[in-house]
Amino acid sequence: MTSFSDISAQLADQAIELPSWAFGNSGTRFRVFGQTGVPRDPFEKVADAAQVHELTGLAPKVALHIPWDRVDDFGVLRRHAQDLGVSLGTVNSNTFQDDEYMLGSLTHPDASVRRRAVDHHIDCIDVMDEIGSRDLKIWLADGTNYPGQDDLRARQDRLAESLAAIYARIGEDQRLVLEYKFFEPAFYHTDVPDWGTSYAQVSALGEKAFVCLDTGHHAPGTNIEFIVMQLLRLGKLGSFDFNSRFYADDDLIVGAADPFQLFRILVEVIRGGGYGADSGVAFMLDQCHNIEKKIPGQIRSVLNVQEMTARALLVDRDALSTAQQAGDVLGANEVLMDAFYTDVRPALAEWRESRGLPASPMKAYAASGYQQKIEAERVGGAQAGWGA
Ligand code: PSV
Ligand code: MN
Repeated sequence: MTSFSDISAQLADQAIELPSWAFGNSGTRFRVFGQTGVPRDPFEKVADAAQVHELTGLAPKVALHIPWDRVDDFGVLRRHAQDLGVSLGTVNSNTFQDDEYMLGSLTHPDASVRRRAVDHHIDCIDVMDEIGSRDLKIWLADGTNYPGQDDLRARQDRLAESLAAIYARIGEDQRLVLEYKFFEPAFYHTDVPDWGTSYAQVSALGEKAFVCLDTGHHAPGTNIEFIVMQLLRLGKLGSFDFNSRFYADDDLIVGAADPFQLFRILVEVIRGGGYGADSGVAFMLDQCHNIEKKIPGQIRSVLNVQEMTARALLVDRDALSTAQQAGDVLGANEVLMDAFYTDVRPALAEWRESRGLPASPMKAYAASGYQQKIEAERVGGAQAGWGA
């Protein structure tokens, strides 16, 4: 049986990137609820993200979204992050909010619109150069709503051409990660609907291009851990966008809807060498906190990932492979379930204290007064929100 002391050092490798947009107001197409104390600019978003890291030690990076997080001088934002003990991470492009992109961006039938979308990504890479970011993450809203609306094959070819133009500008130490999503906002077809399409596109680009797996972007019942295994096996899993879904792209707190699924995913991550600083797999959150407070929502999220990582690390690999080799179906299953049912929370609280972190980051945040402070101070100005 693997014990907690065996995995304690590995837990120190955990780093989860926070999305800047999680700290702004968000909602559904029915309503965006405003909360008090919400950041009014990228500096305040980074300050909130730094709170999560300060209390958990788990979240050293903040992912930006361009143009939402555009500032006059990215060097100043970079130093601001450093002063607060975090750094700026993945840059997310945005080709889903301009009128020109109604019929697509990198796949649009009109070459001038495609050029504009490519140029936007090149601007994003300029930002990456300024802030020292490694990953450009591309998620496209491209697709069609009606059969016959556009030529599926031609769109795929245009996508390949546009991606190649972006990839040509990716620096030596940078990477392009292409996210897939099986539907929405397009409903008949999506141009990058599944891991296979993303894999085919990034493989054609080269060694610095990878797939991004957003856990919310699959049909119900999809075996996501199988996809994780396969992408790791192929050396093309670049990053995760973690979140939870009950129905669609719900962007709820990771591990909230199906903790067992998160465990199974992390078991395959660890099995496939996707865990740890040198693995090349970035753990990110892609979430919105529509009705709960945002900072504790993010704290809860990174703790959920840590708890399931600890349980996945506890799997007795030797006992598992012995049982698998022997064809011991129930024995192998029991090894996995023993780890899953281990309550690691008390051991993690001690682990945190031994590193000078609060035993309960949730309680520490509630007691810190930070929420009251931002609610009192952040008055006036335009609150940041989804799309702003
Ligand atoms: C839209 O589905 C989305 O949630 C994608 O998952 C992106 O990663 C995210 O927005 C940010 O652009
Ligand atoms: Mn995502």
